[in-house]
Amino acid sequence: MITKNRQNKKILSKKEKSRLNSLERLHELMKSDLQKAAVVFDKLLTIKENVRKDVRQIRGSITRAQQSEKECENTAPCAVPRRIYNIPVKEVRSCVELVQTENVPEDGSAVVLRIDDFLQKIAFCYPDGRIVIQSRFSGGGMSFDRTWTEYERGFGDAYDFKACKKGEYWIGNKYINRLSNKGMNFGVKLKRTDGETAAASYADTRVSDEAEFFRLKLGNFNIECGTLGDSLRGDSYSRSYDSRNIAKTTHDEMYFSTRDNDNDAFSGNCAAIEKSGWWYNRCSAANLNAPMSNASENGVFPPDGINWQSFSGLQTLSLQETEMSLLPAGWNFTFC
Ligand SMILES: [Ca+2]
Repeated sequence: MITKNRQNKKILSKKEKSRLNSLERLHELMKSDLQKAAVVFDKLLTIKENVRKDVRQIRGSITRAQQSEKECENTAPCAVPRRIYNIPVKEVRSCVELVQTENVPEDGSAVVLRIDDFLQKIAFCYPDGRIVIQSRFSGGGMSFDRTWTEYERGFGDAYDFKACKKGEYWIGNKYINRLSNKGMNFGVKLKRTDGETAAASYADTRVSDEAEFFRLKLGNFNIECGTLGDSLRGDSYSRSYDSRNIAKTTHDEMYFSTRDNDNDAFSGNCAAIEKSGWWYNRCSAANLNAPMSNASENGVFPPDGINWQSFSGLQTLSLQETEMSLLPAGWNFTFC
């Protein structure tokens, strides 16, 4: 066609030739554009195919996620874990704030405790407004023979996601300090092997900060229920000891010790001997962090197992359940 046009140019006028040249240039340009468009079109086809593959993959992932969620629901009937990790768990400054805004069930509720903008922790609250700082029970299996750093940061789980109930845990000394630095009611609840329970509280109690080795400062002792004495002040370390020995076993004003950070009043290392972190003197009349030993102490020194001597006695088995908690002044514990 172009050849023919060239032949025809000879018989064309000047004006017609110029026009023909313009048309030929335009034709070349269009041809080039079409070739470019074809390349782009091919690329678009490739992109479209890739997008299809991506969509298929994403659909597969969603289906697998939905299947896992169903399996999870079947194995874990409680919704709490998802509530915790998918956020809508209640985030509160204190358990009192929780009970003022929510109906907390009698067996308690897990919360995200926001102490300040930088310090938060999953914790456990009861409807009387108390926050659990230590929880142990028979069969829990959690070791409380831990390092200084572990006791400082806390360990264990405030909530047992499989059993859907309070877990075994130590909230952490730095949290206990922050919660109690203005004075708090401090509660202990105990259960013996024979099923007997007892509870006590201390008014206006504080735990100082790490610079002072998380020193314990107890307020006035009150029996909440059951029969027990003030074993955090040495009662009743008898067994050939007299009342003068209370000075050696009270935990009031004692520093916190762990096996790797001995701040006790004993020449040896109470935390290593009693296999736990605690406010040791030389060494203890109560130790709720001791191993949950099921062997009888049989008067062996030092006492092995969780003890509160005015309740557990020296010759008994380890306590089977303990709980330590904090509650603001003006609020009452309902342990019993
Ligand atoms: Ca020592």
